[in-house]
Amino acid sequence: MKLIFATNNSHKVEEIKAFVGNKFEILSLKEADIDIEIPEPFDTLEENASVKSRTIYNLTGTSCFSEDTGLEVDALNGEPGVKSARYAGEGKSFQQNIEKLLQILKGKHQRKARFRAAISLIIEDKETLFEGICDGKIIEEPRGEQGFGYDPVFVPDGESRSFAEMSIEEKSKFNHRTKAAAKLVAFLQTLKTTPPN
Ligand code: ITT
Repeated sequence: MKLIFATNNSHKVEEIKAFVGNKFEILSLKEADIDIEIPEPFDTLEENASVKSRTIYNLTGTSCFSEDTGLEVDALNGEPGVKSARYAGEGKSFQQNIEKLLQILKGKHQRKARFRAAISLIIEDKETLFEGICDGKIIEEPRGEQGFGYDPVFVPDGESRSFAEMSIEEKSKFNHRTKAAAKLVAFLQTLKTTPPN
């Protein structure tokens, strides 16, 4: 089965491809020759994931999925959440998002946080949603060079290293995105034996 992954984020594509392996053929938007920026105007990860997969499905008629992630910080009542990509403002860098987060949490002892990912899959016009959560904490200084986004300041529960100090395979043991993708793969495997009506 061929699936388009409706994202412009090359790190997400790399993580999902490493996790799914050759179980399914996954094409990024770039590989599918689609150059599009899809707005994410909604207040929930699920609605933003839906609009991305629906847009690409309507454009191509090909089975596809998209994913939206938020970093939910307890001391900030779940913020930046759905606004994680533009926390420091529209067009700001990730460095600036991290700086803003560390500044707001400065001196706070409560640093619990989680990454939450929502995947929207559309096959034959029917949508299914999957969720993946990774609990952890925000550390006081960025550490590590790997990964992307908030990875240098996020340490998952049960680890002492930040996500940015781990390889993709190591991050994958905790990764919110791969947890949601594991549910998606299990679902696709049931379709292999029971095709949709
Ligand atoms: P899409 O094209 O898929 O929308 P995006 O980069 O805009 O890609 P999201 O809106 O899902 O991605 O993500 C919100 C922000 O949260 C994003 O800018 C990321 O940098 C950050 N983020 C998402 N997943 C992350 C991860 O695994 N580790 C660190 N930061 C992450």
